[in-house]
Amino acid sequence: MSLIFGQLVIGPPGSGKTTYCNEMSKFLKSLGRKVAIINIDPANENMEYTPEVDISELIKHEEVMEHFKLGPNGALVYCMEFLEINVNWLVTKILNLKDYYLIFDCPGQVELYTHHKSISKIAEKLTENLVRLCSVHLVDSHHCSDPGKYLSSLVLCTTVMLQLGLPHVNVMTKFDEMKKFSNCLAFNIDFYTEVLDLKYLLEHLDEDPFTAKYKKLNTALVSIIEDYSLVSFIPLDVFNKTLLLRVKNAIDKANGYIFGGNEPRDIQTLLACAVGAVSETEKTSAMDAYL
Ligand SMILES: Nc1nc2c(ncn2[C@@H]2O[C@H](COP(=O)(O)OP(=O)(O)O)[C@@H](O)[C@H]2O)c(=O)[nH]1
Ligand SMILES: [Mg+2]
Repeated sequence: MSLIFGQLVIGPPGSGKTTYCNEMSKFLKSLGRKVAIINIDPANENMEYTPEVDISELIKHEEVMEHFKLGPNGALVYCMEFLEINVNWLVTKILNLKDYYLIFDCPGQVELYTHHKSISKIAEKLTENLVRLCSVHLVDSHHCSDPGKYLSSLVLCTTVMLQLGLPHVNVMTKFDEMKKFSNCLAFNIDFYTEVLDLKYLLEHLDEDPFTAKYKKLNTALVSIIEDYSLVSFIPLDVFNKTLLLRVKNAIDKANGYIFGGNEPRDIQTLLACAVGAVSETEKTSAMDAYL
């Protein structure tokens, strides 16, 4: 059986997951890849694609809210726990998609990735001899407009990477919007995407009377982020093919698709990846690629 590869697309509500799944799927299909989208967000909105598998075939968010008298978040957590218990339903569906590259559109509630266990258990089950998954964490670039929000995004990314334990790529979405407010940002764009020296961020946090109150906490959080040194972002405007390609290449390297997928690829690309060389596209700074 050929290997199955895929992306687990996560990130806070509104960060652009569903839009990304649709555009990434179209982009990969245009490159000749056979793609299936699996929607595991029972309360998904703006689904412009038709998923090959949809959690609503298993459980319906609205019915859970009504039946158990739960609010939207409680019902979502229930649905994820239900999917965890019935993970074999998902496994069977995936076994029927053996020739496909899988994109999982996930719910956005942050607690599902920071401390609730269902998603990481589902991911664990899928990665057991079935799918080579890469988590793709989308973060809205508007968080860069505020040092406090940016710091919390960094903390979130670090926590999620440690919690899921999968090959991981962080993506900063809505880069087209970021361009519009780039003059109002405290630092240049590379500072945010490459997570450069965070002592400058601390200085900025001290200038704001609200965040200055938490000086010790901010210092401790920055020190944790710098100690792990795990977070950087690939910028993405989902309608820009150059940026989509950079995200795709990073994911293909992270989950090993570059070596194990079914697409023909030239030996130079393989060797470049094997030695960790940086391709011409990736050499371009975030801003260069965008302009
Ligand atoms: N300007 C811009 N808007 C985007 C981009 N990606 C997503 N959006 C918008 O962000 C909103 C939320 O997107 P959605 O995919 O539903 O987010 P989800 O809740 O994470 O699934 C929608 O209005 C999208 O059109 C992008 O790259 N640029
Ligand atoms: Mg969505």
